This record gives sequence, C-alpha cells and structure tokens, in this order.
Amino acid sequence: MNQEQQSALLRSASRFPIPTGAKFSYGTSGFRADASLLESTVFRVGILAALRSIQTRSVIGLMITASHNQVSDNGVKLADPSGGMLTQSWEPFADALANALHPHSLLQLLVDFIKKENIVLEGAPVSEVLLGRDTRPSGETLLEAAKQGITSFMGTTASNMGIVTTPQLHWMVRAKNKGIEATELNYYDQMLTSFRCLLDYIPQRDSTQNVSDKLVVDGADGVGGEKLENLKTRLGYLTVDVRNCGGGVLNEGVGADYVQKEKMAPRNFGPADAGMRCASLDGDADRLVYFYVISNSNKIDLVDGDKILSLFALFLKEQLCILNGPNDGKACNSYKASLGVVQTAYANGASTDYLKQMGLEVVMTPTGVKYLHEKAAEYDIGIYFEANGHGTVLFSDAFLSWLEIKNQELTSTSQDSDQHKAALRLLAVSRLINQAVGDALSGLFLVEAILKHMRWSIHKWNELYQDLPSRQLKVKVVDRTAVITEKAETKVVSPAGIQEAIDAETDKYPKGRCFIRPSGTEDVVRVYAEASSQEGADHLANSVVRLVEQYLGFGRS
Ligand code: G16
Repeated sequence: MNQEQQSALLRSASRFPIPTGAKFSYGTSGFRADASLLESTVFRVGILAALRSIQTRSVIGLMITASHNQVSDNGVKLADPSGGMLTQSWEPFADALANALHPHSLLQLLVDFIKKENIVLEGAPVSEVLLGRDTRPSGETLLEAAKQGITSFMGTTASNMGIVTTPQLHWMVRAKNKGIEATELNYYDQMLTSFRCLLDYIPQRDSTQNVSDKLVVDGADGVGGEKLENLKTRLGYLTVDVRNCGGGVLNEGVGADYVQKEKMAPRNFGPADAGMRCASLDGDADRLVYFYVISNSNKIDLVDGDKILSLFALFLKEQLCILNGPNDGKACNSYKASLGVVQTAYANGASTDYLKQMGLEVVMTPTGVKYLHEKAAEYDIGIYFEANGHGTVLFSDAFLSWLEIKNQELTSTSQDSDQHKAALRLLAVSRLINQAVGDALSGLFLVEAILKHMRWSIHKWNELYQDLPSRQLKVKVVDRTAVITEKAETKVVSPAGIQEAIDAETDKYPKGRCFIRPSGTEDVVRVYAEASSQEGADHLANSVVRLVEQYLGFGRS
C-alpha cells in the first residue's frame, strides 16, 4: 500500500473512533447493535467492502439494516459478488477491523491482511460497492459513514441505491456482476414477468374451486410494505391490501418476527379479517410468513417458513415429475435433477417428517441464511427455509442450461404439451425467486402463483400437516457467548452440564424436543421447545429458561 493511500486511510479513520468499551462481532447476519454505537463499525465495513471489491474484481453490496430488530438498532452486512452473504472466511477479519482501537492498529491490520491475501491494490480496475439502507432513521448518517469507508480506498466508487429491501440490494449485486441491468425497476420487471408467466400456465380446471383474489399484507412499517404498495397496479388478478406501510413504529407489534413468535395478529389486523389470506413481511423484507386470523379473536393460525418450503417442494417436485415423464428421469434425454431441502433446528418436527415422507432429502444446518444457502447450492434445485420465513429456491447453472435446451426442443416438437408447460414453469420459478438470498416479495409472488395453480385456499395449504405445538423464548444472560453448541445447534457443549439438564427436562414431555443457542443478532440466548401439547411446549420452554438463568446468570427479557 503506497504512502498516499495509507495517509488517506489514517485521516478518515481518525474521524470514526470506536465507542469506549464496545465489542463488535459479525454475527448471524452482519454487525448489529444500538444505532448510536455503529458509525465506526459501518465506516470500517465500508473499508472492508472496498477491499473485497478490489480483491474479487467485482461489485460488492453493503446493506444498512437491522432487519427484524427494534427500530433503535441498526446493522450492516456485505453481499459478495454472487449476491450471497460475505464469505465466512472474511468474518474474522471483519471482527478484527471493527474492534481495532486506533487508526494505526486499523492500518496495520489492513496491511497484514492485504499481504496475506495477496491483494494487489496498484493497477486494480475501478472497484464498486452498491449501498442500500432500510427505512430506519439512523440509516442516513450510517450510510454517509459507509461511503467514507468505501472511498477511503482510492479508486473505489460508492453507488447509493437508496432505500431498498435487503434482497433487492443482493439481487442488484448479483445482476450487475452478471452484466445484467440492475436497477430496482429491472428487479420488478423480472419478478412480475415470471409471475405472469406462471399464471399463464395454470391448468384449466373446475372453475368453482377458485382461490380468493385478495391478499392482505402486513408491511411491518418497513421498506417492503412501501415497495409492495407501489406495485399494486401491476398485479393483474391479485388485489393486495397493504397495511402497516410506514405510519407506525417499525417492527413494533407488526412484522413477520412478531407474527411468528407471538402467534398474534399484527397491529391493524383483527377479528374483521377472520379467515382472510394474510401475509407478513419483516422490517427489510427478507422474511415472509402467512397467517389467518381465527374468528372472534386476535389469535392467528400461522403458516410459517416450513409450510412455505413444503408448498414450494410439492410444486417443484410435481413439475420435475411431469418434465421427466413416466420413467421418472430414466427416459432418454431427461436429466435426473437433484432436489433437496435445507432446514434448521427451529423447523417444526412435523414439517421435517412431512418432507421426508415426500421422499425428499432433508439437511439441517445452524441458524443463518449463510449456512442454509451454501448447503442448498449443492443441489440442482435446493430449497431452503428457516421457520421464521427466511428462504428461497436455488437452481444450479447446469440444470438451468439443460432446461433451456429442453425448452427449445419442446417448443419445436411438442408445444403445449404438459412437459413443455412444466419446463416453462420451472424456468419461470428460477427467474421469479431471488437466487441471491431469501426475499419476502419474490417469495410472496411464488406462493400466490402456486396457490392459484393448485386452487388451494390458505386453510387447505395449512392442512398439509399439523404443526407440533412449540414455544420460543429469549433469555438475557450475563454473557451469551458462553453458550457453545454443536450438531447444527441441537446440543450444547458449554457450559458443562446444561445439556444433560435440558435432556432430563425434555424427557418429561411426550414428543418433547428442546434446544438453546446464543442469538447472532440480539444480546440474548434463544430457547426453542416442542411437545405434543401447547401446555407441554410452554412448560418445557419455561423450565429451560430457568436452567439457562441458573447456568449462565440472570436477566430475562
Ligand atoms: C437474521 C438471519 C436469519 C436468522 C435471524 C435470527 O434474520 O438472516 O438467518 O434466522 O437473523 O438470528 P438469531 O437467532 O441468530 O438472532 P434477519 O431477518 O434479522 O436478517
């Protein structure tokens, strides 16, 4: 690194001192904390993004969001050239940068890392970082800090995409690196064209079984609701009533996280909506759950990420079977595509059983899209979802190339055949659903198209299987990092003895299952319990909360 570059970095770093006593960690989905603590971190992630762009010679994304967290929090994460999460191998360096106490120690870290990774700064082509933020008021100042970090690497451009959903920014990074037009408008065009294509190939059946054309959406008072509101005139048959569109407090009594955890109707929903098909997005629109309000109450029946996954799996498996014909892949000229699903320990046990009964391969990973995405990418069609509604469907390049050729062949030999329609549907799904990351908007349009295709009401969809009763709680402890887990977070290895105590408690409940893990986005330990009755699940979760307090020190939230 030349002298001029070193001086530029030292100058800008001195304007962003780290708050006294603060400790930052690149968690489940980037850095998250109270927004007032984050300026230095965001500045440093700007530096990291520029360096990653220089190293990969590609466009990188930097998103400022704390997603489902409360409005006073904020966060920052990076999107890699593929549009996916920052490679995990750079996370320790991100931690070190965020915690370097002085500009000189920051510079030394950079010099050492550049040398270790053989990053060539001089003569590198112009690098670029796309910036986005959600609607949090603190986002504007933090975005400025990110720009300062990015541009303190000479020759790096910071392109501000404005207020966007997290998945939109990931999509733009992926598109730009593939040489495709990457504006917000391009994103909508691709999504809605494929949505209409799926609708065009819906089989003509008994018209008495029509699905309601009305959907009510809770926008979490965040960015997703606003974006959806602007799309309303382009949705054809589908009438969307968007509520919680920015007038209230972000994520407070609204949004996918609230709906999924509390199993209650969000603000501005109530008994008058009983039976309606409703969906809820989270604060930055990377999570989606569906629900319907139970008559005369504010309680809901939740249709969570596991059921979205099951719906997608059912539809895609059906299309593959049609495409491959009666010989199920053994026919000449067919492609035996691998179809796999990825879940976490939070997946309801009933969903995992259902997927296995469908003959699907189910793989478990730790919490965090970065783990699920990586695993799903090993299949020709990999479907991943967390129960909280974060997920997508990935298509391999090899399968898509084969599908394009197959489609051309069928266009000339058997247009309008069932096989041809299945090929067109699969291609449409691959364009509709975000290939970079879980995306509530594209997920919502795929759900809507499949329900219409199946002629299923939300109730019928919910009957795919019956969830085992569950309860999720969070516990504030002295130091959550003292909890160390293994086996996809289903077993605790430290503190010693707590796993045996959890097992002994769990054994008391029929169909009991319980695990704890430290959150990577909030300062809490999470407790998940499942049992054959709601009372049992609640009781088990509360008993394990007490164990956590006993082993890790007190402070329930
Ligand atoms: C993020 C991650 C998700 C994860 C969630 C909760 O979601 O992207 O994969 O499930 O945090 O993580 P934890 O339990 O570690 O706090 P979001 O929607 O907040 O970005």
